[in-house]
Amino acid sequence: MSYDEILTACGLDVSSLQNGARAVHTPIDGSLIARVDDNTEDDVRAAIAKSQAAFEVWRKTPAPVRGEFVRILGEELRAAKAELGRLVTLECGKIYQEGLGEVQEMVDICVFAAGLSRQLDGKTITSERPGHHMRETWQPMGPCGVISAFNFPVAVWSWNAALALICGDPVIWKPSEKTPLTALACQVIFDRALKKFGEAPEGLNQLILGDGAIGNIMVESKDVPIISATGSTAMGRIVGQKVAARFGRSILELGGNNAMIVAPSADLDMAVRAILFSAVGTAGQRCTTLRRLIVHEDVYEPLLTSLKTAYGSIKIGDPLNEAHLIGPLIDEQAFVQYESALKAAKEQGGAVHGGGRALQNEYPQGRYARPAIVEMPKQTDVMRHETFAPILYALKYKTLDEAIAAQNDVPQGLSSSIFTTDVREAETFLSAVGSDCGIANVNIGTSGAEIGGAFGGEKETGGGRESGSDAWKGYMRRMTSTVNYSSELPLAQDIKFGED
Ligand code: UN1
Repeated sequence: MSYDEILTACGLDVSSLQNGARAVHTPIDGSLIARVDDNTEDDVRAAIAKSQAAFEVWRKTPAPVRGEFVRILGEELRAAKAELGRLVTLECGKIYQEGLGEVQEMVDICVFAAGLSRQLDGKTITSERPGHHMRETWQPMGPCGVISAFNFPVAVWSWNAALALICGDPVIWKPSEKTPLTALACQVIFDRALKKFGEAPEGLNQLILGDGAIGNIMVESKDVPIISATGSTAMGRIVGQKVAARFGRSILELGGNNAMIVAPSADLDMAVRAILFSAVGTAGQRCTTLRRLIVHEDVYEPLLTSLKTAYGSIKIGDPLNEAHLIGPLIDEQAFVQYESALKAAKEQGGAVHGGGRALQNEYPQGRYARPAIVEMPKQTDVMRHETFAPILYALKYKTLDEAIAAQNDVPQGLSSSIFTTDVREAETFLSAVGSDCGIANVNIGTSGAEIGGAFGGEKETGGGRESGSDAWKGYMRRMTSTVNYSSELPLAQDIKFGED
């Protein structure tokens, strides 16, 4: 399939994508695949107004009816899985299997949200006053702004959109400026689902394209009560503060710096496979990518030996070709950061295995990075930063306490894992004195979380939770109601106020 055919298969009109001011290149070979126009500030303001108008209608639509729309959206996504998955690969460079996986996550969250639309339940609470009862209900909040990153160009939107929509909140989506085409394709699918659904307000999901300045308008707007932002900690720090300044609600999913502890009792074959997927999958560009490996000294040598062999046989190349497991980095800047992290690691005492640029002759404009394992003498500064590239730092440990301390001794707190068959170690890792991350796994890697759990992390990862469990509560406002069905007016705390 030609690149144009991939775009066309997603319902995009290639002829209308020739003249925009923003050039979109595929990381596969750096070629120009489209030109899109950024939105203007006025467009964003109009989108916010439209979203507010949509909210007036959507909040009155019963939640299960909203869920029915999300169910149809899921069906449309399922039908478009191959096409959209391919476009994800073309635009962000992840291998096709992972492109498909990303669309599957979208289908999954729609199924989850559709069911949830009948369970947006609150508590009933006993009252201290006779003839009273209390209850908690969850109400729609208003427009939800979604800022998403290039590495999961469509799934992260769907996690937010599926929940926001069943909760009664219209969505305004600013995708990464690096991946506008997949967003446009999602809007096509969304509109198709709306047609099948029937009557719905206009502007339930609106796209705004552009850079941070465009996103900033909704970040600063009090008419967008929720901002869900995925991306770097630097971005989240700004967004979080601005949203807090206007008492808005932010859901932040920022950088990770994920570690795996490999204990002496671990099944090493399983560990190697998990490490490989977690560390080199998506060319190291997931926020859940495994970046630090903390290995017990007794199994360090055999594990590292197997790992180096596995790294040696992994195929790098065109991510549309299913023989390849590693595609390109997103752009030149990412490659520069990859190189400078490796340089810093060396300066800080690391022994680098692998690394360097691959396929330079075949793809002079592509940035293919060979995955690297860096054996570190101790946890140094470079290991405390998230570099979005396939670099895995390895450390030795003696005691579990020491390993857990190293795992937690970074500013980020997204995902973590332990490989062990010792139940004491596993449970310690999952206890109050264990991992300090939002996600802590046993005998699986750090990446590839299912949508059914709440996704997100602590510390500089931002504290937000998305997708499963009760993450939906982040898109609604909690209302506590006390109803007096008696003919008296007793006050709480038994206060007497002007009574005899
Ligand atoms: C991200 O990288 O922003 O757990 C999200 C995972 C995926 C989501 C990653 N389900 O790796």
